[in-house]
Amino acid sequence: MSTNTRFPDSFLWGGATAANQYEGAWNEGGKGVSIQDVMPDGVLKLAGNEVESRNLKLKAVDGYHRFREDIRLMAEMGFKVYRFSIAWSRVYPTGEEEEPNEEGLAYYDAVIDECLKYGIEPLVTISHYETPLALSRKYDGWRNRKLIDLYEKYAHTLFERYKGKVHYWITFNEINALWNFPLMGAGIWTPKSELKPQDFIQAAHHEFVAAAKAVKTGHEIDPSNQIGCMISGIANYPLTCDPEDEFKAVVEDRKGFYFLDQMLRGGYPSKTWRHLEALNLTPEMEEGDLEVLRNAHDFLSFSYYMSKCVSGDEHGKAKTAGNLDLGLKNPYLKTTEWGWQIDPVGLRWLLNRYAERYDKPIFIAENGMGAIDQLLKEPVEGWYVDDSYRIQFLNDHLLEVSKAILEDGVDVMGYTSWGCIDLISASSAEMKKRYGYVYVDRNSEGEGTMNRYPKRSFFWYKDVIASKGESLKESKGH
Ligand code: BGP
Repeated sequence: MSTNTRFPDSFLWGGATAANQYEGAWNEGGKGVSIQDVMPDGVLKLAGNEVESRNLKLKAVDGYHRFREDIRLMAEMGFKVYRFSIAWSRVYPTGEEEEPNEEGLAYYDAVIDECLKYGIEPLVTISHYETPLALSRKYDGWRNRKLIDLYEKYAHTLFERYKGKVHYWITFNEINALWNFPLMGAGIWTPKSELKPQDFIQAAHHEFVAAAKAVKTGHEIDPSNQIGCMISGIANYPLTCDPEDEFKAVVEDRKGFYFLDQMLRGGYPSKTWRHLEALNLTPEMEEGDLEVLRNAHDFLSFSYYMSKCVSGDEHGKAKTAGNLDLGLKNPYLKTTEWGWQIDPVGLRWLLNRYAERYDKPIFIAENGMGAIDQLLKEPVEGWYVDDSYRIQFLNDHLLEVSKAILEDGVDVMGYTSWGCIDLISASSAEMKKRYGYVYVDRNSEGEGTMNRYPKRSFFWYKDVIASKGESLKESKGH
C-alpha cells in the first residue's frame, strides 16, 4: 500500500549555505576579517593569530564570483527558498564603522535579486559563525554587552535594505553552539578552558537581547517579516530505560530548550530562572532587558543531522561523533563516514517534541549527509556523481517529515538541506566532506577548477520538488 507523502503546496523546498563556507573572496569588496579567516582547522584546533593561506575558506567554493551559476542550478532544481548568510564583516568590516560598506551590500543586492528573478525566496541568516574578528579580539565577542548595539545596527541595515525583498530571517545560526564552541558560536576569543559557567550564561543573555531587538526592529520595518531563531537540534535518547538514563536525557535536552524557551516564549521561563538562581548563575541584566525579551521569534528553525544516546553513567560506554557534539552510540543505527549516526525517525521525533512544546511554525534549516563523492569523467544521464547514498539519506529523512506533517499535524514551513552546493565543512574545514546536489571541483588541498557538476541527487531532488514529495519512496531500512 502506498502512503500519501504529498507536502503542502506552500512548503518551501530548498537548500542552505553560509557565507564563510561558500563565498571565499575573504578580502575582496572591502570585506573585513572574520573569525573564520583565522580558523584554518575548523573547530579542531584553536584559531590562529594570522590569516594562513592554507585556510580553504579564504576561497571556499568561490560563490562570491559564481553565485549566478549556482542560483541558476538551484532554480533548475525548482528551489522555492535559498537559505544563505550575510557575512557581518562584508557589511561592517570591523563591526564598528559608522556607515556600512556599500560594496558588501551591493554583493548581497545581486544575490537577492538573482533569487527573486527565479521566484526563489531568500532566507537570510544574519549571523552564521562569522563574527568580525575585530569584535572577537577587542570585546571577546558576545561576552561583552557592546555587541548588542553593534548587532542591532547591522541587523537594522539589513532589514532596511532588503525591505520587501527578503521576508524570512534567522537571527543566529545554531545559537546553542556556544556551549561547546564559544569562539565559533559566539566570537569569544578567550579559550574555552578559561571560561566559567557564568560567562556562557552572560554571553547567551547578550545574544538573546540582541536577537529580541532584531525581531522588534524587523517587525517595525516590515510587519510581514518572518524572523526565526535556530538551534542545532539533536535527538537525545536515554541509552536504556534505567531512570538515571531517562533523567540524563531530560538534562541534555535543556541545552537546546534553554535557548528555544527564551526566544520563542518571550523571556526566561520561571522554572529556568529558579534553576539559574539555585546554581547562582543568573545573568546580569540592564533595565529594559526583560521588556525587550518579550519580542519572541516568529518561527523555530533547527539543523538536524543525527541523534545520540545519553546515560546517567557514561563511563566506559562506546561513543559516537556528531554535529559539534559527542554522545553514546546507539546500537540500532548506522553512521556516516564521519561517524554521525543516521536517524531519520529522530527528525520526526524532534519535530513532534518542538511542536508540542512551542506551537509555532517550524523550519528545518539544515539536514544532510557529509560524504566523499567520486566525480566521473563522463556524465551518465546528465549526472557526474552517483551519490545514491545521499539520495537514500535525504529520502528517508523527508519521508519522516511528511509523516510529521500529514500524520502528526506538525506545522513545517520548509526544508533547506545543508550545503546544496558543495562547500567547506564547518567543523573540520575540509572540502572532501560534501553535502551538495552539485559537485564543486576543488579538493582538500585547495586544487581544482571550481567547476560545477550536477550529481545524481540533483535530478532526484528536482523530482521530489516537482512532485511535492510524492516521488519519495518508502524505504526498506525502517
Ligand atoms: C552545522 C553548521 C553548518 C554546517 C553543518 C555541517 O553545524 O550550521 O555551518 O557546516 O553543521 O557540519 P560540517 O560542515 O562540520 O559537516
